[in-house]
Amino acid sequence: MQEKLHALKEEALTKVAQAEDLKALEAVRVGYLGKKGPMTEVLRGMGKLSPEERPVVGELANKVREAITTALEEKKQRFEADVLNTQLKTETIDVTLPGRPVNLGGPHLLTSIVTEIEDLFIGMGFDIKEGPEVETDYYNFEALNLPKDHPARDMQDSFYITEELLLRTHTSPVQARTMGEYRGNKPVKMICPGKVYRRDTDDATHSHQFTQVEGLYVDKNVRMSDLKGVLNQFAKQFFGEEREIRLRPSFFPFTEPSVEMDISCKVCHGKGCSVCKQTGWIEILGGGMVHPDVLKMAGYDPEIYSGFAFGMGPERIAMLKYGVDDIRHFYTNDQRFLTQYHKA
Ligand code: 2U9
Repeated sequence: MQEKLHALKEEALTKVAQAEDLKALEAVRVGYLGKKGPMTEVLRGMGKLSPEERPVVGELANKVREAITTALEEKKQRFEADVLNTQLKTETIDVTLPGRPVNLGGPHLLTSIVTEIEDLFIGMGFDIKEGPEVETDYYNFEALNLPKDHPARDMQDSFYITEELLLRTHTSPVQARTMGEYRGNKPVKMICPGKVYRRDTDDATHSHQFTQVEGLYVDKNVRMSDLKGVLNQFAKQFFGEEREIRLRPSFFPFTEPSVEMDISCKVCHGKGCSVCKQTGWIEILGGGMVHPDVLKMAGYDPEIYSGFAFGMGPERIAMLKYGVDDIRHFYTNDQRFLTQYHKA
């Protein structure tokens, strides 16, 4: 049996030396060390040996197995190194080739406009506040002096979720919530940018979801002239120093008196053209002095506190500033539109 083992070792080592690739090597391994191979057969036959012979043959069998395994492993490593070396020689990378262009992203025009508006108001001491897009009927309407029978509360005009919950139709509830939080004894100076929802049919100037930035300043002795000063500052910084503003009387349920603000047309400088519909002026936002009932509902005594509020649509403002002719461009994400406004 010992001779047989020696012969097996020599035979296997010769086959390992002759193997020309990994496949041949694996065949040698299975052939000699596999379950059906001669080594297994030898080990199985050990039971028939005398107790003196058994440990001697056992030790030799282990040595033979080890010698074959080591030879197989060494040769395998040599083959693998050869494969890697060939790969390294043939698969060279030309580092001088020009790179493929990468499309760089950038902020969406609407994001840039809202950020710009925020920065201007932060510069005038306003805080930025956010609130929920799913609102209660109370904060969206009731607290803003829009009583139950007001036409703006028509189920047909808003996305109602339940009788009491709806998608906010403006960002004003954020201001109502903030005033409520301050419990009527602390000034409020904030703007609230965010998404709002109305049941409108989408066209070039309407969208069922759009953006608003509203502002509120409540303190002792806040006057209409403060509103005019803040809005004039905003208009000149945003649209250009040469632009003039004017306020026209208007109506909103949450402000009294209410105004709408126009800026002078940059195309005709007030002479009248097709952009300003021959008026020389373009409407950009609405505002007014906070209605005493709105102050009262939020816990502010209108005899002590007064405030101004305003609201604007960043899409409309961006359309005017950049000559965008369709509000849907903001939401359809056509790269040809969006990339025009990426800063270099
Ligand atoms: C509180 C009190 C008063 C917010 C105001 C406007 C006037 C306004 C529109 C402009 C175009 C919205 O984007 S738009 O459709 N907004 O004209 N918004 S006053 O007044 C408030 C808000 C909150 C507590």
